[in-house]
Amino acid sequence: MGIYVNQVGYPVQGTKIAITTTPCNFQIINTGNHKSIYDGVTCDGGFDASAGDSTYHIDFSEVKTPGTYYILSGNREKSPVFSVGNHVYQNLKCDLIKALYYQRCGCGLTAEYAGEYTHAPCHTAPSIFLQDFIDKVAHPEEFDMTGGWHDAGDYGRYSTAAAVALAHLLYAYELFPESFHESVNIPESGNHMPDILNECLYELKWLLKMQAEDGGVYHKLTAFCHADFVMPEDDHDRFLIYPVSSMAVADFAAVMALASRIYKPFEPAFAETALAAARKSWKWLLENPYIGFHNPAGSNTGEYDDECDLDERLWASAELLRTDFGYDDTYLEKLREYTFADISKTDFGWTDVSGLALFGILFDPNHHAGDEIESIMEKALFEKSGQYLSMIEKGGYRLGMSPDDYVWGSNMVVANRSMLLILASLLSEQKETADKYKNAALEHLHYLLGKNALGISYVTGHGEHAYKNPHNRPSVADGIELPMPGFVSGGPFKTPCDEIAMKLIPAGTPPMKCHVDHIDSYSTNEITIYWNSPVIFMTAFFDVACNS
Ligand code: G3I
Ligand code: 9MR
Ligand code: ZN
Repeated sequence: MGIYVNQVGYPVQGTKIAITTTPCNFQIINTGNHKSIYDGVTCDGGFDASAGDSTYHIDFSEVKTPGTYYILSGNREKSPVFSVGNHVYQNLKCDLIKALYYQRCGCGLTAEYAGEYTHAPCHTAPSIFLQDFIDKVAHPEEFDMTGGWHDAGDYGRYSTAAAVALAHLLYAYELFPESFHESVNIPESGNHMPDILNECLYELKWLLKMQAEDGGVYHKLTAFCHADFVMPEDDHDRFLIYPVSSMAVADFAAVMALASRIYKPFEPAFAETALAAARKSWKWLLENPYIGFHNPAGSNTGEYDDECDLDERLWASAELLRTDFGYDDTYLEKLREYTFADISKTDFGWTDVSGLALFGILFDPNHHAGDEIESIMEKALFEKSGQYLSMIEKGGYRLGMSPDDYVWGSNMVVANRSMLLILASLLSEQKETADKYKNAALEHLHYLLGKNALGISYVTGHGEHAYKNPHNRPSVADGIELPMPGFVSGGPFKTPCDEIAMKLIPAGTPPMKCHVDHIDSYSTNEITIYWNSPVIFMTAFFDVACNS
């Protein structure tokens, strides 16, 4: 039972389909005068294997009058309230960006920008190398590693996670600059740059500190073990510099090349520093093999382990070729090698970044990669997005996800697939095809905001039934009832592995329903920077594409 809608809203243009689990007549009711503006009847949406539900679709695509509505079924059930309008995702987009400001480390958050969610400067002490910590060296060398965003509900900072989040944001800005004119009220607001670039610069300056003298990049900067549930300024554990991984080096090279291109008109000195750093890490990559990462015994902070670095190297070569063409012939040589390697070309997560190479190759106005590489990448893009499109059109909850896709952080998978569909839309010449991909991509946003089997909006503060208890240390320790708005939850995980989720989710629960809105559920309800960033990409696109 229940009527599942995008609780934020629907753009005037585009399909509008809510889901229910029993067939019925329905009315779209205006919340102002409680009058119906549209009557219809559900159609069969088929059985959805991820949700374990028989679905019925409430199609109200014909409603094009801006306003605030709810759905009333013939069974007298009411849906949450939602709006139809232009720029329906503008506030959401701004809050998703602002959430990154709340993650800032090494500074305090003041009332002027953070409202009630203030805290004193955190994690300002110098860091030391992990090995010196293990060896209990009496006077270890100390380094200033302050800055950047807390990764997630923990206070660690991880290079690959950071690079991927930055990539989503910088590419979003590059493709949809007109979507980033709003101030989000951060300390730099009103200066010479859009706030998205101000916020990213805070993270990029920290990431630069993670590069070693020889171009290697440290995998992460965390305490030896996760902190207790205290405010960040009350966490006094030493932050340790963990060893270099080749994934971190390649991601760093890619994102610094990208940053040098984006910041050139705004911060030319920083752009030069970023490019020099990218070249140095590229050289390291040429001289070094795969180097993985695993925690030493007793350390429990995030591992971000990855068995393959070819996708990271693919992305680095694509970005450097696009940004720094002519400087080094090995960019193209290596790009050819990785393009022909047997790896995916369409993923945007922290483990598999191959899809990020699509931006360097298919969106390069100078076509430096050449026809052959372009056509291989394009083919991969349309094959995958075609598969997602047909899964979405086949019905159920209208989602390009199979039951096995509900891994830890499944909302990232949902968001990343939407990003791929957006790229397919941008690269489709015919309007009709472009619209098909756009509407498919939009279905994934509808899912995240409530059109799902739990009827929950996975963004704090957005939607009548938005989740309220993220696994996020400040949200627990600050004593404030509501969490900071604009944080995306990791979402359902088919095999949850934290104690509370294992206790509360009965065995055999369908994957889409394996989520608990509980502060202790780190495997289904945590937040991270790279779960917000793809949704920023999505909302930035829809803010432009649905209002022209
Ligand atoms: O790669 C395999 C895939 O081959 C397999 O089919 C699938 C089946 O479950 O699992 C895949 O691996 C999963 C991996 O994520 C990649 O998706 C692991 O099972 C899963 O345990 C792993 O979860 C990661 C989790 O850390 C534990 O390492 C999450 O993606 C990642 O977002 C999360 O990140 C944490 C940081 O460690 C610490 N900071 C908070 C952050 C968010 O929870
Ligand atoms: O709070 C931690 C969360 O940020 C991580 O994603 C997760 C996996 O690394 O670990 C959480 O910390 C838990 C720790 O691993 C085990 N003891 C309980 C901790 C808090 O619930
Ligand atoms: Zn901090």
